[in-house]
Parts: sequence; C-alpha cells; structure tokens
Amino acid sequence: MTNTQEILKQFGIEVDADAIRPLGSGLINDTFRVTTPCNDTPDYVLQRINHAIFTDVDCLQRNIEAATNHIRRKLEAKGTPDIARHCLRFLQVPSTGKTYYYDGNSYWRVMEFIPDAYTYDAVTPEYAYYAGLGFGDFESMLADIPEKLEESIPDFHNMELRLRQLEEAIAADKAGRVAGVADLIEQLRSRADHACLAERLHREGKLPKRICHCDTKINNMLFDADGNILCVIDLDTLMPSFVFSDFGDFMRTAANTAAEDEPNTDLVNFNMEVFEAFTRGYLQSAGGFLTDVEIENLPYAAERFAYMQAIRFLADYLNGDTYYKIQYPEHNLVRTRAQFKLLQSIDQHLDEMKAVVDKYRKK
Ligand code: GN1
Ligand code: MG
Repeated sequence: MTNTQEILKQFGIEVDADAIRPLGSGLINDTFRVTTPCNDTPDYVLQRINHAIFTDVDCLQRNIEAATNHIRRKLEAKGTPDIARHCLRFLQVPSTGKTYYYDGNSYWRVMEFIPDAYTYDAVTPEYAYYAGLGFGDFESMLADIPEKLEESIPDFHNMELRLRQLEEAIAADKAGRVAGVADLIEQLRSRADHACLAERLHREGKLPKRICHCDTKINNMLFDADGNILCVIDLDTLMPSFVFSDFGDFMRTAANTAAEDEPNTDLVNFNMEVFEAFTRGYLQSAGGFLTDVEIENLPYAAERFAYMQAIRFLADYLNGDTYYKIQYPEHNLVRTRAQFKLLQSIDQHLDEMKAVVDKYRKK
C-alpha cells in the first residue's frame, strides 16, 4: 500500500491520513482530494498517473505545463479576475523542479483544488452551449502556443491505428470472445473506410493538426455555482490532433441520451438539441480560426468518435479487458454496443447536422 502522505510530503504538503479521500470517477487514473486544515492554503488533488497508459509522463507533464502557463498568461493579459479558478496549477517537487514525483513504482502529481466548482455528467442544451464556447475558447487560446507539444500517447486518435489494434485483437482472440461478436465485427468493419476520412484529408494536406484537449467530456469542464464556465480540466490527453477530436468526443458523450454503458440500447439516441447548442457555442468561439474543411466535417466528427470508441471498447473486450476499468465481465461489450447504437442514431441525423453547421458558421 502506497503511503500517500509520504508522496504529498515530496510536494511540500503535510496532512493527516484521513485528509486524503478518493475523488471522481475517471476510468484511467486514481484521484484523491486532499483537505488542508488551514483556510489560507488551498486543498489539493493528488493523482496517481496511469503509467501503463501514459508511458511518457515527462512528455505528458511538459505538455500540461506549457499549456496551463500559456493560458495563464492569456488570462492575465485579458485582466481576468481570480485566475486560480480559471486555470489548473500543478505543484513542483522542489528537489527536481518537475511537476510529478516518481516513487520507484508509480508517478504522482498534485494540483490545486478549485473550490465551489461543479461538474455535470449529463448536459442540458444551455450547458452544451457554454461547453461549446469553453472548449472553442480553450482551443483558440492554445492556437498560438510557442512550444511544440508532442503526442503524449502516440497516435491516440489515429483511426487507422485503432483499426489495426482491433484487427490484432480479433486475430489473437486472447479471451476467446471473437465468435460471440462476429455480427458486430462485420458491421464495424464495413464502416472502416469512411471512418478514416480525416487521416486521408491530413495526408492530402487539407486538414491541419492543432492543440486539442482530446477528452472533451462534459465532466471535464468546471462550472461555478451560477453556471459560468470556470475551466477545462483533465489535460492528460492534451496534444496535437484534428479538431474533430474535441468536437466529436463532446458529442459522443454529451449528446448521448443514455449512459456510455447503458445495456438497453433502445435508450441510446443522439440528442440534436445538444448538438445544435454546442455547435452554436463552438463556432462562436472557434469559428475564427477553423478552416472550411474543418467546419464542413463537424458532423463527420460526431460519427468518427462514436465509431472510434466502439472499436476501442471492442478491442479491449477481445483482449480480455486490460485497458478500461470494468465493473462486470461483459462491461466492455455493453459499452461497445451502446456506442454502436449511438453511431447508428448519429447517421440518421446527418442532414440535420449539416444544416445546423451551416446556420451557425460565420459567413
Ligand atoms: C478514457 O478515464 P477517462 O474518462 O478520462 C479514455 C478516453 C475514452 C474514455 C471512454 C487516455 O477517459 O479516450 O474516450 O475513457 N482516455 C484514455 O470513457 O484512453
Ligand atoms: Mg480523461
């Protein structure tokens, strides 16, 4: 059992053991809230970084530091009040000057806790609009970052790689589960070519990579008690990608009428009100730097991410559940079927989605 108190000491924080409590519901890292006794010190968030997934923690933290410092400078220039609530701040380990600590086994980091902030797992159209504004603003603030960021998970949102990983999982059939999902595999395979449109456009020089968040779930945005956006959190996957990553992953999560792991797929549908509201906000704050190709393909972005998540969940199911935390044996299959149903529902709305994008794009 790791002594989290000892870890915190490396960051200059001394607290009692019962001040450290589990926080949140992420599928990847282990997160703790650290309550400090004194009113003038902030509380902290302690995280054990999942080193199996983020193999290059130094790169990961360099990206996060560069981005948060850049955003902080932008907010200062704009005269934003209370910047500590609008931008994450990571603590350094004094002996190394790094924003992470390696205990010989795990990597740890600490950030200031932002009090009186709220996250939402489900979204109303009103909040989808704010989220669109917020994520678009986040991308625009990072559009001119001078540092060159690296991919902390190489090829994280590369569809061609994800498809290869699925094919490898099918060929290896490690958990003996392929025969039971033959129907699903065929349906997913028939869509593979269309799913790789972004990679083709990029090779043809028609689609740029920009600094994206790459995990734009609604619960990765903090709001204050009055519903104002505070800041974007969970910056692990911040890296160069197509803007489709941010737009598409938001739709995949927030415009789903059911939970990501809803077993009854009849309840899983695509919510056009959320699509419209987010698109309105996103084009308002990001429309200035997006190209025509990026804007015209926003409906494709929604398809792309439901599809990518379906094949990622399925590959993990076939590999015997080594990546995503599961609560029961078929969990990853249930997740796959739910994503696939979402994709089918998205397809039924493509024409409406195009009309919405046309309505809000800056002419
Ligand atoms: C993972 O743990 P969380 O919710 O931040 C995953 C995302 C997936 C998501 C599916 C690094 O994110 O890409 O979309 O689960 N993050 C990584 O729920 O693989
Ligand atoms: Mg995440």
